[in-house]
Amino acid sequence: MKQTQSGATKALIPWPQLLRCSLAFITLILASETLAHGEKAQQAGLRMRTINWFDTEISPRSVAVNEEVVISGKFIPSKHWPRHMASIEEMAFLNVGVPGPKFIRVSSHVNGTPMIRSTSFELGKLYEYEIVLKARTPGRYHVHPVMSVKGAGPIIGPAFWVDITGDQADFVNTVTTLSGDTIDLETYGLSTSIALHVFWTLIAMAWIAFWLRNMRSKPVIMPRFIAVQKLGKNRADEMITSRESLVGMFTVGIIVTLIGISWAVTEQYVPQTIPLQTGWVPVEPMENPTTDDLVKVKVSNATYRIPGRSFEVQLTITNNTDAPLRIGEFATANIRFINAEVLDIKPEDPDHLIASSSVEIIGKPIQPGETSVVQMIVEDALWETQRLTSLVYDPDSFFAGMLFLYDDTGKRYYREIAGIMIPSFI
Ligand SMILES: [Cu+2]
Repeated sequence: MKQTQSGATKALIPWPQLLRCSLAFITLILASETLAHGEKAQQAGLRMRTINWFDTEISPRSVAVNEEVVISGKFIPSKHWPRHMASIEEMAFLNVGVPGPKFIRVSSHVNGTPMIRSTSFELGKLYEYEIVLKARTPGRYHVHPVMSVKGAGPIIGPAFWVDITGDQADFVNTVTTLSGDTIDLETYGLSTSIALHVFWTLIAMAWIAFWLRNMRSKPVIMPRFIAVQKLGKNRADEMITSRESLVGMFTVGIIVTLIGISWAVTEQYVPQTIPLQTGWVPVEPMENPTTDDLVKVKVSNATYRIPGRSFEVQLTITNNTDAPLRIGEFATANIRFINAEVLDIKPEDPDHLIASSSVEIIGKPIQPGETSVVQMIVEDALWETQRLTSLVYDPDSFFAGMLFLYDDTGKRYYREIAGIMIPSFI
């Protein structure tokens, strides 16, 4: 008998669970800390056709706790914003992408307008932003500008690594309120908040315990629902005793009284309060210094050759400036594809999405007053590693990106280009 029992026990050892646990443990040991933001998880089409971020700069990249970091740059919301997605023309908020409250935001501006509130942006227009942060928690963080678009979610911009040194205990986060008091936002109201949470949790638990007190004799939760269904709508009240009704009314009375007292106490200590400001503020777009009249670009025949990881597009460019123009860069989905013959830009770290020699131009520089056809070939492994190739498998294989042209004095002209991308499997 004993033997059978021990045999049965042996058979009960949950091997699959054990295996799963060990695998999870091994993964935990082997996996490095998760630092990325899932930049490439978003659909390629969405990353290419939402916001064209450029001139992104974060400085300084190494600061001590309490020191400031400035994120600045420009963006042009794509004229080809996907129609199935909520638009930036409705409601958007300029934000920062870092894992947790490692910084506090001191200020943020778009075209000089303070961005405490939400706003909306016009498609195809130029905006310049600046966000000032103050370092809070020591560590190394990948810092991105982010645009939170209502209904569409966060649209992440290019990133740089920022190191924060020092000790969080030294962090100072004091503000002077409109009534002239100086408060420490790191601890202000914290004990009251914790006490209120504990207090209301206890009341909630007591309330639930009261209804569960004789669950052996009376059905609760789903069995109660079934019992009510059986009794019918008109007789459902029969399940509640007069004592229970009395306790219910008493509880409502107590809660309303407590809320009233809390309100009176708050009024006593903080007589002047204004609600959190969450409105909408208009932002005027900037004047684009390189208007369509100066440089016109027409896209025809865009193909993506899968085996060569190469994107080819034929462009008809009209140069109305007074100097010859050459293509220096094609930027899309936060990746900068560079023509090494025109620009010398190298990635600063392995996560910096720059392909420093990936653009080849077949055709001569476009002379002033001329319209000519050039072939642009953009070839790099980043198409694959950043999962832009998935565009080919989209029901809407439409690409967009920024084309940067330079004259021989280094003056820059930019345009958004877009079109249908046809895949080539050979
Ligand atoms: Cu990141």
